[in-house]
Amino acid sequence: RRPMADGTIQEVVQNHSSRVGMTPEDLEQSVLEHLFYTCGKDLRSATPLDVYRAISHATRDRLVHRWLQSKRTYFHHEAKRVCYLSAEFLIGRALAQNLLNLGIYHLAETSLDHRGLTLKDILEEELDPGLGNGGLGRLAACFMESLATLQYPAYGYGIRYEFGIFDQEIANGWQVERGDDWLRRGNPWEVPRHELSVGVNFYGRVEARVHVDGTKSMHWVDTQTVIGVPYDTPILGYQNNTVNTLRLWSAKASKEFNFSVFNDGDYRRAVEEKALSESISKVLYPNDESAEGKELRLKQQYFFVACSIADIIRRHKKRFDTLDNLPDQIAIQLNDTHPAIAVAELMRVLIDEESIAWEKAWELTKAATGFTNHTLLPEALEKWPVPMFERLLPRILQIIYEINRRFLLEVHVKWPNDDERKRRLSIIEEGPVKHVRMAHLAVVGSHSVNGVAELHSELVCTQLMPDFHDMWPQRFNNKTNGVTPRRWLLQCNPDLSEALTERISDGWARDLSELTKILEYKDDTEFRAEVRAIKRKNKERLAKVIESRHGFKPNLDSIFDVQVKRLHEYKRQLLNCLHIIALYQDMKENPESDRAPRTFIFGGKAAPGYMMAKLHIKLINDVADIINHDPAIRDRIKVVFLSNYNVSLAEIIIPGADISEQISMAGKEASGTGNMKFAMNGALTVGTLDGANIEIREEVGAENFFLFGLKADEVRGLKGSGYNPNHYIERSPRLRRALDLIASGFFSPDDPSRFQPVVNELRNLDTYMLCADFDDYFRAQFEVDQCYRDPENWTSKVIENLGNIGKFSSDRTIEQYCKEIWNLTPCPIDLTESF
Ligand code: CJB
Repeated sequence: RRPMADGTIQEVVQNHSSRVGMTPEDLEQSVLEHLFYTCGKDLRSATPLDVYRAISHATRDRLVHRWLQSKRTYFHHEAKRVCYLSAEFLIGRALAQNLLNLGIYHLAETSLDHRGLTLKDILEEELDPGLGNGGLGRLAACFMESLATLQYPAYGYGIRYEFGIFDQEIANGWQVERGDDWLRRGNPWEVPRHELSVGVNFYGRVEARVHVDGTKSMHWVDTQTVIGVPYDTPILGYQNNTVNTLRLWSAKASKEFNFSVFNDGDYRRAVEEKALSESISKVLYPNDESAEGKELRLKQQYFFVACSIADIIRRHKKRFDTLDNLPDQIAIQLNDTHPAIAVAELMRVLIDEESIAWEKAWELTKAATGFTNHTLLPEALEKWPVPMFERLLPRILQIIYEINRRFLLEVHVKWPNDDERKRRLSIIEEGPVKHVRMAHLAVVGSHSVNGVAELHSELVCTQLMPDFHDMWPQRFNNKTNGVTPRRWLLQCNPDLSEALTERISDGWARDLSELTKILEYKDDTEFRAEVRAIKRKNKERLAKVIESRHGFKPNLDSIFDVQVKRLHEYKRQLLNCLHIIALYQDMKENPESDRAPRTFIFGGKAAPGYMMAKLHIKLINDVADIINHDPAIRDRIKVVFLSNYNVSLAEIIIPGADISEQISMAGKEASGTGNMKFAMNGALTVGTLDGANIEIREEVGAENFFLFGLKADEVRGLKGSGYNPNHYIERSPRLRRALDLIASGFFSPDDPSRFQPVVNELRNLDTYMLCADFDDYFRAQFEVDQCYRDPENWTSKVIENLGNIGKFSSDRTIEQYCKEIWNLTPCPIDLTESF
C-alpha cells in the first residue's frame, strides 16, 4: 500500500485504520504509536501525562479527516457561515468531550483498562483552558458545541491568551491570585497555521491622497505592525461528522519591525519592543462585568478583530470575485462590546483596501453584523478615551467619526432640533475627555441587537437603550441563553444520563425537549429511588473533593446548598452568608430546633482589584472557620469555600448539588447559565425573579422553585423613592442580630473591625438591597428545609425540573440565532462525498 498516495480524504481514511479506525484494536494501536512517535516513550516508561498526550493525539487523529471534509463541504456548497467574535471562549477540557462526541468514550475506557490504566485518572492530566472569566465566555463555548452538533458552518474567533483566568488560592481565608500557565504541558488540541498569519497596524497617522481624477483616498501610514498567528482548535459535533474551527490569534513581533531596529544596532530595544508587541495576547483581563480602560486591552480587542476580519475577507475572496455578496456568505456576531470595533474595521477594509464606496460598505457591514448585549451594569459598558483611541488607531477613529456624523444626521431627520437626544445617542460621549461608546457603535453598525433572557432583553429596550429602541424597534430581539447538554449532563453526570437513557432512550442528548418523556416516571418509585441514589453518589464524589481539600467529609444526608459563580455584589453571595449566620444564631439560641443539616458550598473568583468582593470571600471563610469548629453545631451546618472554581470543578460540583442559589438582585443578572446547569442535574433553585430564572420557573412550575425577593420593577420603584436599608433592618430582628454579630468582630477576633466596610455598606447604602430581601429569603430557605424532610415530595420536584428543562439547551438558542438573526441552514458533512 502507498500511504498518502494522492492524499485525498477518502484515500487517507481507507489506508490509515490506526489513525481513523474506531475498533478497540485501532484505538489501542493508535495510542501506542503516539506514545512512541509523539511522546518518545514506551508503555513502561510512560507517565500519566504521556498517556494523556498519546490518547489526545489518537483522538485528534479521528477528527482530522472530518475537519478537512467540513471545510471542503462548506467551500464547495458556498454555505453561509457564522463568525462568532468573542474575547473569551471558556471551553474547558477537551478530551472527555471529544471522546463522547466521537462515540468512543467507553472504548477508550476499556482500552486503557486492558493496560491497567483508568481513563478517569488520565483525564485529570489535562489542564483546564481558562480563556474566559465566567458566563459570557462559557456561553461562547456552549454555542460552538451546539453549532457543530446542529451541523451549522461556524468559526469562533478569539485570542489565544498565554495566561488565562488566574488560579485562585485561598490563603488564611483571603483570595490569592497565581498565573495560569495553561500551555506549560503543551496543548495537543491546537494546530498553528503560520501560513495564515495576518499583520495588524497600530499607531502611525492618516494621510489623505488626492488622485488625478479628483477622488480622495486615506492611507494609514508609519504604523507599527504586529503579526497575528492563528491557532486552530477543532470543535466536534455530537456523533456527527461536523468539525468546526475555533481560531485563536497569538501575537508575534513582525520581522520588518525587528530588522529595522536591529539595524540601528539597538539590540536591547529590539528585544524590549518584541516583547511588548507579543504582550498583546499574553494575559486575559480578569475583570468580569467591569471595563478596564487600559490601552493594552484596546490593543487586544483591535488585534483579534483585525485578524479575524482579514481572515474572513481572505476566505471570501478565495471563493468569489466580489464582496457584494458578503452578507449572504457570512454572519458576524459580536459577543458583547469587546469585539465591537469590528464595525469600524470592516468599514476600513471595505473602503481603504477594497475601494468600495462608503454607502455600499455600510450596507454590507450592517447586513453582516449582529450584536449581543450581556449586561446592564453601567460599569461594564466599554468606553474608550478619544485621545487614546486616536493615538493607537487613528484611521479607525476617523471612520467612527464619519459613522457617527451620518448617524446623527439620521437622528436629526427623525427628531429635528432634539439636541438632548442626539447627545444621548451619539457614539461619542462629550465631556472634559471625549469617549467612544462601544455599545453605541455596535448598535448602529448591526442589523440585530439581542439580550440573553426575556426580562433582560426587555430592559435593554426600556432602560439601557430606550432611544435606540425608539429609533429602530425592529432591530431589538431576545435570545434566551442555553447550555450544551453534552457537557452539562451527558459528560458531567454519567449516572443520571444512563438512568434517563434507560427510560426514554438516548434522543435527549440531541433534542433536550425529549426530557419531557421522563415525566411519565414521576410517580415510579423505582425511578425516584434511583434518582436519589444517583444524587447521593454525585454528592459522595463532591464530598471526596471537599475532604481532600478541607480535611473533613461533609454529611451526605445534609442538604448540599451551592452558590458557584463569579464573586460580585449584585450576585449577593453576602445574602447567602447572612442566611448562614442567622441560621447559626437560631441554632445556638435554640439547640433543639429541628432543622435539616446543611452543607453550604461556595466557589468563585473575584476580580483582583475588586476589594469588596475579596472581603466577601474572607468573610465566608471566617464564618466557615467559626461555625465548622463550633461543637454546639456539630454536623448541622458546615460551610466550605472551594478554591479555584473553573469548568472542570463545576463538572463535579453541579451534579452534587441539592440546592442551586440564584439570588441576584432582580434586574441585574442578564440571564445566568449556572441556573440551567443545576436544574438539569437535579438541583432545586432558590431564586429571585431575575434573568433566566423567570423562564426556568415558568417551565418547571412555580411549585417546584423556591421563589423570594423583590421583582425588577419593585427594585426600580424603591430606588426611585429613596431606599433606606434601616427601614428593613429595624423590622427584622434576625437581620439586625446577624449584622451586629459581624460588626462585633465575632468572626474576626484577630481583627475585629475587618468587616466594618461590609456592615457599613449594608447599613448605609445596601446598593443591592439585601436588607429588603432578607426576610423573604429566610422564609424561602425555611421552605427548602421543610420540603427536604419529605424525600418523595423533594424527588418529585427534582423530576419536574428535569423533565421541563429542555428549553435551556443551547441547541434551542442556536436554532433561534440561525433562523432569526444569521439566516443559516445546516450543512451536513458526508465523508464519502469527494470534491
Ligand atoms: N456576563 O459573564 C459575563 N461577563 C460580562 O462582562 C457581562 C455579562 C454574563 O453573561 C452570561 C451569558 O450571557 C449571562 O448569563 C450572565 O447573566 C452575565 O452576567
